[in-house]
Amino acid sequence: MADLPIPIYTSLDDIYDGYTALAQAERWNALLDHYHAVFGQKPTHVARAPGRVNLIGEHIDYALFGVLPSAISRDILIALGPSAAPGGQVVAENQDERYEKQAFAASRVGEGEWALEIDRSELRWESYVKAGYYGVLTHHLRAAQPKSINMLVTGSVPAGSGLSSSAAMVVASTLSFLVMNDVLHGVTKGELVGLAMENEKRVGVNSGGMDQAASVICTPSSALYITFHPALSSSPVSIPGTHPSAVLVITNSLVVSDKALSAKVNYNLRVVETLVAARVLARALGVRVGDREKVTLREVVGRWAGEEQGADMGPERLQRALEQLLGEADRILGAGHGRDGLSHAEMVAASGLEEAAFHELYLSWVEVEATRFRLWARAKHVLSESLRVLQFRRVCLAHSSSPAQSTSTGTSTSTEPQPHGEGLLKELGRLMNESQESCSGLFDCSCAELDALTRLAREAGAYGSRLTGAGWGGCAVSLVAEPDVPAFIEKIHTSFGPYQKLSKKQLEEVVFATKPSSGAGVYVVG
Ligand code: NG1
Repeated sequence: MADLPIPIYTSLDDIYDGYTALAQAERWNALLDHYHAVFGQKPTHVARAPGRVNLIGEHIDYALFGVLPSAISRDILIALGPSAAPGGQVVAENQDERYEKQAFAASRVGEGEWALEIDRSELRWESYVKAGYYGVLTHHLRAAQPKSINMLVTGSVPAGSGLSSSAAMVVASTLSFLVMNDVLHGVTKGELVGLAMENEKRVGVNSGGMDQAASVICTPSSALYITFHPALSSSPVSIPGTHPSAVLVITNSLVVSDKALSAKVNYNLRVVETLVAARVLARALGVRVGDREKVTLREVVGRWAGEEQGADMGPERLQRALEQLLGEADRILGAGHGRDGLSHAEMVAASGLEEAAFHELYLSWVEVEATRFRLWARAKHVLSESLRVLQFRRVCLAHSSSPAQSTSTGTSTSTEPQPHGEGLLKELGRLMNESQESCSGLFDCSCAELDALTRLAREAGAYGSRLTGAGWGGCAVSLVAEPDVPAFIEKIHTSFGPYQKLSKKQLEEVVFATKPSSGAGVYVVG
């Protein structure tokens, strides 16, 4: 799937399902009219990138373990057209009045080199647009002169909510500059994911590739099992639709998680903790790791289990290896006062590196702040969460009517008995609940509101409920039987304190059922 070209659309029916397309037409027409009113001409294209909900597999993509997100119909749209201004001028307007109009251009600083300032000190909407632009300039316009462009942005993915508005924004902006500079042709979905990942890092977060891959590669009606090791690979996984069929309901905790601003104590710190945990574990297990290698937990599991270099040992073997390694992680990282976390000096000593080499490898590229580094808890979460993803996938595959067309990871051949009917939804729900517990207790990426919301969701009848995305605020996702959705939503409206002050319209924005949707593409305005 990663080898496919970026879809070019001429009809909304090809982007959304029939029912959603009808509801979306009004929004799209308003965007096109608004563009005309602002820039005095019709746009030529609209770049679209969806947000995503992650069903299970949190904070494991940057350890290179597989995840299971699905794209949602909420998306970022950028209406685009050429402008007569000279020298690659970009004028970017946002339909949301909170975001001011921006104009910028990049300057050439050498052969094939471009400079474009991106402010990383505060969260600015145009940084995501600029990040997309810079990536296209440096990869596709090294020699060519960029075109001048007018763009108008609109979005229905709530920001800072764990539904990947930032990745959707970067994917849509990257696509915009590719198409307007006539260099989209020949770019595959996999290449767009790589470019968008690199672009998003420029905004300050050392993210894994889940969001960009989900936003670009997902297809309607299934979730996507995405693996990153040894290379990006993906295969569709249908959520069981047998009796009763299940629906995903998103509930926003109303706590905005400013991931880029809190990165040094939250997201980026977790990236460092999980990387260092991988090295410490490898060292104790006698797994070979280069002195300057930022080895990941997925690579350590592979080497420890004898996986051939450059190969993927497949889900069954990986599952067995993870089960064993969890015990080893407890023994090695949980020894002494390991469960309470290590001081900086203790962590350096455990890594086996000299202070300077440690600093160079793990701290020179990222700013983090902590007094205790919780290597045991972080590794335990990552390993157990990766195991849950494999279990979740296996339950889905065993019951999907159409076998997954895996590109490289193989389908389940497990002979273990699998649950049936409602039993399997309960099993999926159980895995989601365990994931929430692990995110909250071991990875410290939940918050009081998300803990309450997921508990209330279970009390309201969800099979399972968990935070989705980076956490520290944002949304929860719950698995609910389709006939129960209205009653479930009603119960959540009345039981979650922060919803009490919201109007009916606001409630519709923060609590909604969702279906898997199609990935990013470019619409040609007729
Ligand atoms: P969100 O929730 O979109 O910020 C982030 C990372 C993902 C992944 C999740 C946690 C970015 C762009 N995305 O997602 O890669 O690590 O957290 O599972 O940073």
